Amino acid sequence: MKTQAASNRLLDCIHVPADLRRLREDELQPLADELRDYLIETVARGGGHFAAGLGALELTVALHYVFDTPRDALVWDVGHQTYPHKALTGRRERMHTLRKRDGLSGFLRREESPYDAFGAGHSSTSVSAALGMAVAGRRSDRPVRSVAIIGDGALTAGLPYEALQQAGAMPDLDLLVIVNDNGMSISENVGSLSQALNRATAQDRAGDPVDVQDWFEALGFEYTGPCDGHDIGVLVSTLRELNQRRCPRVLHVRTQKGHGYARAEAEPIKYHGVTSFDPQVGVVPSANRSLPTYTDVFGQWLCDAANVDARLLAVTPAMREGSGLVQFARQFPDRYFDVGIAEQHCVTFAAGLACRGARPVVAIYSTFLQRAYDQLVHDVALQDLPVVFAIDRAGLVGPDGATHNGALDLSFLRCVPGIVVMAPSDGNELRNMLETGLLHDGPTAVRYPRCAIPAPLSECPPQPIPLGSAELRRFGSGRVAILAFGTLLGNALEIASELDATVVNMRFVKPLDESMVLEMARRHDLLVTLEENSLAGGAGSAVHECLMRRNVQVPLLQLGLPDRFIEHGTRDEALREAGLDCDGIRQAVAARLPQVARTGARVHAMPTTISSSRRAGGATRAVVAQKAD
Ligand SMILES: Cc1ncc(C[n+]2csc(CCOP(=O)(O)OP(=O)(O)O)c2C)c(N)n1
Repeated sequence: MKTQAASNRLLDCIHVPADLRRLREDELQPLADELRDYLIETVARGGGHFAAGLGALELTVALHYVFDTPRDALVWDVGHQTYPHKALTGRRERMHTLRKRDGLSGFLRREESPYDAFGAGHSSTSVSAALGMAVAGRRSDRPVRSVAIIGDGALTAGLPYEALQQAGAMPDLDLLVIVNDNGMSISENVGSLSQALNRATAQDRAGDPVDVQDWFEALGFEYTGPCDGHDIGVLVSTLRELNQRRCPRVLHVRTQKGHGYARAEAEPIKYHGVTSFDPQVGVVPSANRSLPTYTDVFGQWLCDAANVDARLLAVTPAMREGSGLVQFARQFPDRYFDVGIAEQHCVTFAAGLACRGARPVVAIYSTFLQRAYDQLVHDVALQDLPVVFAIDRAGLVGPDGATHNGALDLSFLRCVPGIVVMAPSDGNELRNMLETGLLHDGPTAVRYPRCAIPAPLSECPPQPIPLGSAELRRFGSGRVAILAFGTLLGNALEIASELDATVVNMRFVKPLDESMVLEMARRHDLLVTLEENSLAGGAGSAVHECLMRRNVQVPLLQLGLPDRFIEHGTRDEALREAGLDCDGIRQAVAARLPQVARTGARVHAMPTTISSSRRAGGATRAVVAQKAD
């Protein structure tokens, strides 16, 4: 690796891929070398997805060399491997802004560049999208080529098969699917197709990639490969040859994740996504974080609970590291299931486990659960099966941006009959809610954000929480009651003293503690709901529906995520943009309060029994219900 000071003789001449296409073929590898050094420097400085882009680098150069981009559509899957593509398509000057507020997206955006043929961030969409483009292109008088580039990890999802089998029945369709096979998902890839791809590579050395070839051919695709994805000469000639044909075809390319940076080659999991590091030293463990993340707390709870409850099994759709399951997988290998990037299957598989007495915990990101909605409704909830959904990355995620925000789960879960939906406000409560879920004879969901817990964990073992019970955290003598759902409770408490507001930790979005809501309505001039979820259909809507149903007229200010996608930046920036930081909440309440009539009828003294129930850590529901009328 050379230093940044060394000149980028070739790279500096490439402003758009047309410049690249003017190079001689023997200049392509030197260009790739410059690009690799440039990316190592840039990503090490700013953080982001690291190893996948290095693995796809020669392939990227070859594709832009052979295809007439952006006229021909390169449809990359996921988009985390497209940093080389971004750097070659007019965005090199802005690479230092990747994943930062107002900067380049870490994934693919059609509005960012005409070279991003299809927006992505979630995996396994490329074959369907490229197929759609190929079919639409056939109907126009200027046909263009469509190329899907999909990783072996992304190929573990069901969606690509649906596309392959549709495309395979169109023998004269000009569609190229490139399988970028590096043997890795974020962790080691799983499943029988992955094994077959591996065998093909192993056999190729002996000369016969028989099973995958048969497999793709059975689906109606011509198969070529495996070919060395780091040999640009081979890639260019193979792609040119394939362009002579007009049929659905697969090119199987073997690559190495992290290629060209030895530490990433050796530890591709660690280098999948990185925060900034010194490329001469490599990634070093971050300085001691003072508090664990919600993810850490979940992972530890899972191990502890599994030690006590032999029914507990853990399921992940290819997110062992991100979901905090590394320790569990090590400690309980027979009770750990990585099903691949297959969220739909993951949920129905868990439903099957639950049918036979197991207590499956599905560890899944909020944004990826969107993929498995019907499975959650039809396979789990409708059959009232005891599956615990541990929903990580709920709310705003920060640098991964709009594709990864968990902005919708409260809305789409709340309308499902029978499911219990919980939102913890700290680490102890997360454990208590998971415990509640594990002991409940029906589906439960606990949603928690991507951040550190706000206070150290207590020594007490986790305790289940009575279903639908809120917790009064502060009784103020002011006019406002804040009903907080989840982690924004901290912000509510912070501003409460200035307003002398009452603050309730609602804990359950479903069942809602209606007695508490009604009691708060009776005692205050303004109710404020606070949630890190879309306002449309979220927890505030639940409160609103409750008040309407009971014919209670009280001003209600619903604070949560607006009806638009929130872009990348830090999590704090995103919260500020949504008006959910302390200042934003303060301003929204201050703007609303003068419009709200003072109601003499409101009762301001709070019964002491409610506060004492908080001290006991128990439910307030029964106590408040008695006092409400
Ligand atoms: C639907 C969905 N689930 C999970 C993820 C998280 N994710 C991002 S990249 C990745 C691994 C992809 O593996 P592969 O396609 O082989 O690409 P590689 O990183 O190996 O180049 C995963 C699981 C995602 N982006 N989308």
